[in-house]
Amino acid sequence: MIQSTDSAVLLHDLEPVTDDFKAEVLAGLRRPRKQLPCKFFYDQRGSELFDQICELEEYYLTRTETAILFRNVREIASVIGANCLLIEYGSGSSLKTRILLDHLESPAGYVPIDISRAHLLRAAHAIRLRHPRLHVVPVCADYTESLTLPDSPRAPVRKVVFFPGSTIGNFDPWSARHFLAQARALAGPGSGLLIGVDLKKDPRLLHSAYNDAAGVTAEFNLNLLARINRELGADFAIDRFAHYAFYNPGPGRIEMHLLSLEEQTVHICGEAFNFTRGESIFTESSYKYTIEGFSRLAAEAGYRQTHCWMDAEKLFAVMYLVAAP
Ligand code: AVJ
Repeated sequence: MIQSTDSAVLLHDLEPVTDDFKAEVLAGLRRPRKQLPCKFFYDQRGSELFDQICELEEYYLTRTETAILFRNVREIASVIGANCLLIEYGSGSSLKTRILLDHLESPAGYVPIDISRAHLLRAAHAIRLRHPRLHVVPVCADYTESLTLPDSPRAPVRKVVFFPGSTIGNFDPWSARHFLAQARALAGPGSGLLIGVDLKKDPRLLHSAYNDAAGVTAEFNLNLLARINRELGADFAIDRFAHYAFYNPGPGRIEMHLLSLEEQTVHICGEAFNFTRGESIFTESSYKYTIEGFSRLAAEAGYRQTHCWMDAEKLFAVMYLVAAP
């Protein structure tokens, strides 16, 4: 369905099936090792808390990626080339998108893809105001599913997928590979991928990024239980759970858990869930890569890495990869 939202922005609504919060929460907590999907962090409160995390001194990711883009944007724009169609996985509300769009040479169009219709439309309108002559074609869809692009008004020289924020870190390696293969299928052979990847580093730095002194990350993690209380009428005693995040060097990931501080029973939609003292609910993985490790993974999905931009301390990388023919 194509819906006109103003004279210039046409929303392509692929009507993604929205998550069944209740079903997924119950299924996750029924498992022998309890888990909750990290995509559920981002309700209104969770999104506010995530914005606060991005401002924390300890959380180097956002400011480092933004600085890398800012410093290298001329070179990045020349690698991408003129007349590209920029496809962003996410709504494009960030400063990073702005930096990039401000420097691309006569882009053929900009296609933000997001599952949240409201975020997408808000961001598309903001971009429209800043770039009145840019063809902005928001697509409401679940970018983790296979999808097809709307026809672009002007044939691009190259399609480039932009996936900032180290969101790829939330995927297990096999799903990351699958996800990259899907991006390649969407944008086609010869297309580009500009992606932000958080790097392996001193585990103490990683540890403090996910265990900030002000306790914002703890509140972000615990908000998941508060959300289940709010939306499903559950009775989690939030103060009987603790945020627990650590770097696990084997798989190379930060793991976030919520630990039950005592033996307790929680009721959700008429179902009782028992917790032993110290039992965990696994809430998020955030994988960290080496340049070589990520390039290898991407190669398995049909991408060849051609450029890599980093900060001086090699905390974070913005990589450019080309989809093999
Ligand atoms: C949004 C996936 C990049 O993994 O660092 C921040 C989410 N979790 N603090 C990350 C998050 C805890 C974040 N990503």
